[in-house]
Amino acid sequence: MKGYFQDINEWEHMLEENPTIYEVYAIEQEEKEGDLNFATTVIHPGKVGNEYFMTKGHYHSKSDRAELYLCLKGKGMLLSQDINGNASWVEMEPMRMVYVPPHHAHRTINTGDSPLIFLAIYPADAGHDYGSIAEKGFSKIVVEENGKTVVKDNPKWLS
Ligand code: PAN
Ligand code: ZN
Repeated sequence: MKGYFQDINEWEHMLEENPTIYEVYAIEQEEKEGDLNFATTVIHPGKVGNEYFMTKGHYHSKSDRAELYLCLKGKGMLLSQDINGNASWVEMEPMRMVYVPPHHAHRTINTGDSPLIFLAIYPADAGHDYGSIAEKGFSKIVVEENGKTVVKDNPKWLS
């Protein structure tokens, strides 16, 4: 995940211990219209500098495909944005279902001190497009400031 977090020095420092940031256990069908995939993600607690551990984030390759997340354990946030970088975010807590509309990039962030675990359900033909997020990131970042979770403008975001 080189390049995903703001603090490059902290990132390189952390690599000495090489912690697992997140794991995905996916059951995926053949990529055909009408079927559903489901995947469980576990994001471990932790931060790089003041930025919480998070997923890479992606659009769907078929960008009109929507998705549902059901939070099972822990505490976190779903950050999503449209193609112009207009972002919105919603808190995740056990048994809360959160929705990713079509044409929205999505990333999850563990803002708690235990693993964040959620189930994702998405069309089998959605696909994952990591390219533009890997290059540009999201317009917002989620950090801890004075013990509080804060959503801030990404200083590296170029719209
Ligand atoms: C999820 C994600 C999973 C890992 O299953 O793929 O949480 O995040 P990244 O794929 O961004 O690394 C999903 O949104 N599937 O469509
Ligand atoms: Zn997705």
